[in-house]
Amino acid sequence: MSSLRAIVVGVVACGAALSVAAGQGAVPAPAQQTASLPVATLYAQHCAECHAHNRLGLMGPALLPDNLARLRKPDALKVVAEGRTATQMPGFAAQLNKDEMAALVELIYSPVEPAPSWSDEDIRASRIQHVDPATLSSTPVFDADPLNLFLVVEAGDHHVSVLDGDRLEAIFRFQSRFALHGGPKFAAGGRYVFFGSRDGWITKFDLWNLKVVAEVRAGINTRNVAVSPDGNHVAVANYLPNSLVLLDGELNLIKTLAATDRDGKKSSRVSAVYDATPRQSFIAALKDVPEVWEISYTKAVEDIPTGFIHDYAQREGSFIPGYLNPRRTMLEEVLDDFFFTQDYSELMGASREGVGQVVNLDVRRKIANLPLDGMPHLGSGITWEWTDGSGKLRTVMASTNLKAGEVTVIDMRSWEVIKRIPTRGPGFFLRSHANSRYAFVDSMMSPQAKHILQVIDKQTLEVVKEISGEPGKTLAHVEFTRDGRHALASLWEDDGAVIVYDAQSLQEIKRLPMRKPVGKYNVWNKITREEGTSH
Ligand code: DHE
Repeated sequence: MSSLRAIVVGVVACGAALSVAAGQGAVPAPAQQTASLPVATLYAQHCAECHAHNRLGLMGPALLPDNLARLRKPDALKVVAEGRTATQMPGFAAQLNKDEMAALVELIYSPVEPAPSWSDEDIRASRIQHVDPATLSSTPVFDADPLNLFLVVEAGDHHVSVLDGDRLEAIFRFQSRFALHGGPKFAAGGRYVFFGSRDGWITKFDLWNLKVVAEVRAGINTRNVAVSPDGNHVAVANYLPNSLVLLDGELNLIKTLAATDRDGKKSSRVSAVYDATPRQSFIAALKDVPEVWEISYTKAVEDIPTGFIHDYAQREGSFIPGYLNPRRTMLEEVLDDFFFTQDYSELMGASREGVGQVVNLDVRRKIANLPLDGMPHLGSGITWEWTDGSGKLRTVMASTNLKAGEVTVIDMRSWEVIKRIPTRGPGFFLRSHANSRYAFVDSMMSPQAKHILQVIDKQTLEVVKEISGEPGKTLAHVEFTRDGRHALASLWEDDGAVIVYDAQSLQEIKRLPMRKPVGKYNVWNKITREEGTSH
């Protein structure tokens, strides 16, 4: 286990360093030529750790022809040689010669025999009931404020820590599935939380009882999970198989929606799925077909607040069209990454190539272009009220860019870029809180600046302070306490920590040792859809 961990940590460090070079020039010659080994051996030595021996994906994505459909072979060769921006994929040009890398590319574009599948029967058979819900307490078994708890995902040894957000100390720690990814999703007033792992496992955890309740494997390679606020519906976005899986709150399968175009001819991976509480629906985007889906999890028009959908549903006879089925918005460009206005009537999306667009979910069409470039990371966007030079209050959205050292600030009415705030380097996460004048941004994609968090004043739109950790050690991903008084950042190392800052003075208050704490999530901020955090 310890050697495995060492390899993963090495891969991450190496990937970060090499990814910056990606996209610059031809594939470099290997530092040292070696006698070629059979491709299966090369795959086992260099790829299987992250992509699995059967190529079905683990920490890294599945390496199968269908999954690689949008990547041309010469580009795949370049990724093998140089690594891939914004991922943990390192370059192998220093270890493998050209023939070896080409053989690996041929291998990953060849079908796996027998073809991988994950049927409804597989999903049902994988379900594990860990505890009988009838035995669980209906009140918290600890004395901390249940709405100010944090969950910290520790990727170093695949655990999750529960922090008391007032005392700022850990109250519990439990083992998670391998390689959780994306934010855990809270339901039922913060009592239940649902995690998704890259290899398809969905875990339901009872935060009041500190117990894993049930688990199910919903796919082979999963993007993320969404849950309705009452916890009765769970949606899972998969890359493999190409599907959106709908589960009930106990993780029983409701149905699998095959991710295809309208005619059922072209199959697609699902980019991601999110809960749109004000619409009582899940919103998903397809990655290989330019469509956005809305799947209602309520039948009754009474459940929907007044507004366009409500009026439409009334005309349709009191039933929400698209109940547990997709209503499709047809687009011209696919969406890899997207973000919503606070009322969820509009979606701001971008493809990996940086084509940005605004989609109105009520009229179900694109309504504007977004002037973005590089690789905007809209999923980590935040919003706030900003007063312009003439004293006018405007709602703005800001996000990082995985390819450019900037935070882009966009007016959410005119969709124009108000400001590009230069940062130390490309960053992943941006975070604030309605009670804080500051937003925190990392530069974790920059080897030189990944240890620096920059603090942006949300009114002047200027960087006002830098918080510098130890060079070479990543400092990233901030989440605020419920009241916005403290900001918690990750020292993203295997012997790392959650570092607590006073959100006003920006001074460090304490550090809690953690094993590579990749993300942290505050119950209150999530269930209230706080404007400064991810949803
Ligand atoms: Fe993430 C969230 C996609 C690589 C850590 N990441 C998300 C979400 C998506 C996404 C769609 C939102 C899901 C949600 O919260 O429901 N991530 C992608 C990619 O496409 C990308 C670039 C390539 C890939 O490998 O899939 C990618 N992500 C990474 C990493 O390499 C990171 C840094 C380390 C890791 O654990 O894999 C990483 N992603 C995270 C984290 C979140 C996340 C910590 C949750 C952020 C939050 O605060 O909500």
